[in-house]
Amino acid sequence: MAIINTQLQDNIGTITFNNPEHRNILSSELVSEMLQAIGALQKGKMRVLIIRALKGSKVWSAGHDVHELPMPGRDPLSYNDPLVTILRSIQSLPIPVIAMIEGSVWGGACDLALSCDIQIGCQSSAFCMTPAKIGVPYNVSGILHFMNIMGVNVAKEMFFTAEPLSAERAYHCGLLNHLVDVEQLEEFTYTLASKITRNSPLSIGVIKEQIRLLASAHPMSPVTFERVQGLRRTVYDSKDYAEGIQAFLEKRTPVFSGE
Ligand code: YZS
Repeated sequence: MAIINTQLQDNIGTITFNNPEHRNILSSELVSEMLQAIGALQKGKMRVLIIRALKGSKVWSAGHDVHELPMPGRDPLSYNDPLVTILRSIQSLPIPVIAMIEGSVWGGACDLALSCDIQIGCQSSAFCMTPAKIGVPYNVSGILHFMNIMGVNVAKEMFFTAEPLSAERAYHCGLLNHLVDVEQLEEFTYTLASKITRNSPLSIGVIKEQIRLLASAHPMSPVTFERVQGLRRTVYDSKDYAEGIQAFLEKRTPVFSGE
């Protein structure tokens, strides 16, 4: 059974997560299917892409497949990691991508939702950033992404507490463009998408790329970059990182030693 469903109608593409049993985890298999679907939809004159879960989902996506996180000693969010790959693909896609969010959003799935250009949620759209819960050193582009969208203070609170941000708080902090009643979510999203398809795709594509380039224009000296990578390595080499993954797999609360 396909773990995503794909549809193209009136220049609006839709990718629907279809792995509710495993809470739509962003496994390498799902990411590979998404990348293939995006390529195929682009050939069909898609002007807007909507990414969503099945109607009635309690979880939009549970984020990175923890079973696929490497054991200590390897960067868990390196440039070629499947999650990081799909984030870049969406951010550089020359058409608007709308995250239609019903259900809770976890870890890397928050980055996926926020990598989309517009986020439309409902009462169940909670967001939870989980690196500190698992002992993962989040990556530089991901952290910059959160800082740009919600500001430093809210980003720190999300990363430090690893507690869910409610839909109302997410809307208030700028993680959601729109917060609508779940019964109106689909119609509201597709109506907005339809308006975009009537505008100039060339102008929209260039404006999206200009914003991406400006938002990521943060000069970082080689020494600073190497310092960041060294800091991140102390985390993914740590006992805490191993404990975080082991605790998740054993379905128990992790006990972090700070080593
Ligand atoms: O045990 P079975 O085989 O039935 O599978 C269970 C879960 O193990 C599985 N599952 C996952 N498998 C791998 N990776 C995941 N992230 C993951 N999440 C869930 O799905 C089956 C159903 O899970 P339940 O826990 O029984 O479902 P439920 O009681 O409805 O709870 C749903 C949530 C989403 C609340 C719960 O599954 C949960 O807390 N999952 C972990 C969410 C999470 O921490 N995700 C962040 C993963 N890390 C990242 O994305 C980044 C690396 S980072 O951490 O840096 O942000």
